[in-house]
Amino acid sequence: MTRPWWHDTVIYHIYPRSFYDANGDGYGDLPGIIEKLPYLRDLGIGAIWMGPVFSSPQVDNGYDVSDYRRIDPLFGTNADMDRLIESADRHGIRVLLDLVFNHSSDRHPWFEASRSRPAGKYGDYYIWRDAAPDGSEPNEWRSVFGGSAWDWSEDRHQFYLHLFAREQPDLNWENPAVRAELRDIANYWLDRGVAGFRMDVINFISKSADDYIDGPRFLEFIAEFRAGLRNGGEVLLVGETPGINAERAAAYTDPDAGALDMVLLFDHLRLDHGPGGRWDPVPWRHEDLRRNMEYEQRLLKRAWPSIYLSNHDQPRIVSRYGNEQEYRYESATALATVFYLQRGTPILYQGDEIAMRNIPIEEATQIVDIESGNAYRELVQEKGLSPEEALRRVRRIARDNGRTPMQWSGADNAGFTPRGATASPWYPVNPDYPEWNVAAQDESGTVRWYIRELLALRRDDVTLRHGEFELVHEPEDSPVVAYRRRRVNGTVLVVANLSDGVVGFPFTNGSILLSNYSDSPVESTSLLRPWECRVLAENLHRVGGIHTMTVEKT
Ligand code: ISL
Repeated sequence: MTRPWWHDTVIYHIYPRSFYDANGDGYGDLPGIIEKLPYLRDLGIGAIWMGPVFSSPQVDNGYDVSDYRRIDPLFGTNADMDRLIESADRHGIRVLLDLVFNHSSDRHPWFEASRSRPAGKYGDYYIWRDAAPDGSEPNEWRSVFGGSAWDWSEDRHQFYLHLFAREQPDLNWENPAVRAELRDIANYWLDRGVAGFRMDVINFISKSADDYIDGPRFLEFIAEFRAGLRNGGEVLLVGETPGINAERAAAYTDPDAGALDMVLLFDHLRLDHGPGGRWDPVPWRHEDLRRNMEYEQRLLKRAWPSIYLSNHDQPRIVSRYGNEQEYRYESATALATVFYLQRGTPILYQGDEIAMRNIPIEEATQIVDIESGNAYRELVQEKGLSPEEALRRVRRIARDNGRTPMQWSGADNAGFTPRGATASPWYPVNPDYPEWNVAAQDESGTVRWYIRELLALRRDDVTLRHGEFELVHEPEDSPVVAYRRRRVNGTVLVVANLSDGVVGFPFTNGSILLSNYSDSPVESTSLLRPWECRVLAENLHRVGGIHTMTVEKT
């Protein structure tokens, strides 16, 4: 059976403005990504997904695009993108772009024309509605970033829809001309050599009356979009789909639907949501994580899951689900192990390979992200929380946490800007960089070293890539997350104690392929130390230490 290439690879998610600044202006850029390709290759990465780098007023850090065919000068030029694609190819790395097609910037010429000439060609490119008889918004829909989802245009004397910021008007996918434009843009980049796309909030494109996302025409729109792509069958389409469950994900990624190849689900990032939702964090429960893993893996059996721990919209995972103080190495590696060895394609967010953690946010002025800033104001102004309490809630979850510059070394600005650069990074580097950086993690016992081992193990082991997933059931209050990956002639057991305590686990015979404790016994034993994880080969004829397991070729 020939498998699509992404079943056997690991994707690295780059947040361009914070990855590496080659020209010293304080913003990461495309030449910076080119410089770091050898680093990514060494880590074991087969593809990169870059956040949006297209022309943009940067109201939402590039998720507001004003020209989909041009690279924003902040990041470089179109020629830099060509060089990046070519250079990545030489390193065996595919390039995925982030298409923000649910909405554009309000400065996109389409929107400007739509607003000023309702009867013209672009009049119907966005979602315009008359005011209600009393002059108010057409309905109650709320923006994800707070407030009404409708904004009044004095020019057109109508409201337009924006499910995100008012500077991000929603495109009207019901209009076939819009769909044709978007398809042409995708083909423009495919012709330049990209391998696929991450599609931003793609389940929002078809509006429904009740929930206003995940509307009835979603699958039709995406299948049509794919059918219009050059080499459509080989292009990887990863849909970002906030708010859907695995059941719907299975429909969206069903191999027969000809729609998406994978989706990005969010339930594993809701384990710490309290009664007040995202901005009301509570401790997470292991049982919820186990159930969610089992549920998603079961529902996506026919399809193919993506596996990720964090992204640019989330706080850092080691601060969130791990222990960033006493067990930073152990918890970062245990979480990576238990997530990335599931069935699916791992998508590793930049900085997680060195266990980057949240920043100390002492004051509200440190929050620059539009969503987190709005949330803070809403908690104070509308929910009546004290500024201290609002900050306490927002600080742990703020998107800013995941967006600080990559920590390359102990040099000034964490080596994010080149030596001698006078501009400071667009966002201050995390003060822990002198100790926690790429250069410092070049030996056994460091997170980066371990992640490289982990990815190599997955790459070399067909059971870990293609084997079936089977959760090991644990008592409800157990902090252990364990599962088996199974194929005809082999089983691999993945076990992690995701807590600060010591817990028992009933191992059977097996031999250790990987562990985050250097002295994990080769013979099985029943105790797991704080955040200890082990990967064991079971039922194999000949097994040894790390990477000596018999590997079956596909
Ligand atoms: O619900 C969230 C996190 O749990 C949101 O942050 C959600 O993921 C996000 O609003 C949707 O994300 C994408 O589209 C946005 C953009 O701001 C994000 O950066 C992007 O990833 C609008 O384009």
